[in-house]
Amino acid sequence: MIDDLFADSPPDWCEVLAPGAMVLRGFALPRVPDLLQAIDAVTADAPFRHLITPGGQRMSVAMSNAGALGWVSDRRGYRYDAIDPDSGRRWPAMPRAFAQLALDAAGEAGFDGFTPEACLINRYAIGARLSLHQDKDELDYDHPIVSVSLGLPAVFLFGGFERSDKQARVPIAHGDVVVWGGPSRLRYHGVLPIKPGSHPLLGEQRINLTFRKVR
Ligand code: MD6
Ligand code: FE
Repeated sequence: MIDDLFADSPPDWCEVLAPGAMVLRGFALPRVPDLLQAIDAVTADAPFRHLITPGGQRMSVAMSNAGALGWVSDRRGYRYDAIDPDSGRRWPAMPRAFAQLALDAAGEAGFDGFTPEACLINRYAIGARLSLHQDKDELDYDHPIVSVSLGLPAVFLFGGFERSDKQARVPIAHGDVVVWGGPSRLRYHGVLPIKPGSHPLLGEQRINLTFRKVR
């Protein structure tokens, strides 16, 4: 009976940011060894690189991808492509540990059956940042985004639907997973410059995995 009273309240490790957006604190921690092994395998095949924005700026975040589609940027624009422009080959397949984590985290947040075809892997050195943006290069916004953080902590900027809306500053730690969908899918967001430090497992970097269903 008591359980029924609380059936709709999230567990205390789930922090709701807005309707459809939440942080699952430490959700990825038990899977970190498998994730790191998979990241090494993917980035041996498709090394991290600094993409150029359509405006001609070199991004401070280095990127790679796994899955049937990868997110890329160059002078022509932002898009998803099955081919890694650096190698001319397909992106490495989505590792099983990635797919399972994305499915489980989305399910925990109330989005069942999340089967992303793209995982963008972001590597932040100290000082790297991601300026305020919306994720809107996907064809439909019915699916959530699942974002996994590893290594150095970060401050996630969580805004509204206009670039100028006030942003919340959300501290994000190693192992945290942000799930972001439904009415929050198009909120502006970004990452403040990573502060100097060294993480016991990852050293002087933050790695973020962002899973998306594109088509
Ligand atoms: C990052 N994340 O955390 C970059 N986008 O390194 C994102 O841009 C992002 O974390 C949409 C939803 C969640 C995210
Ligand atoms: Fe984003």
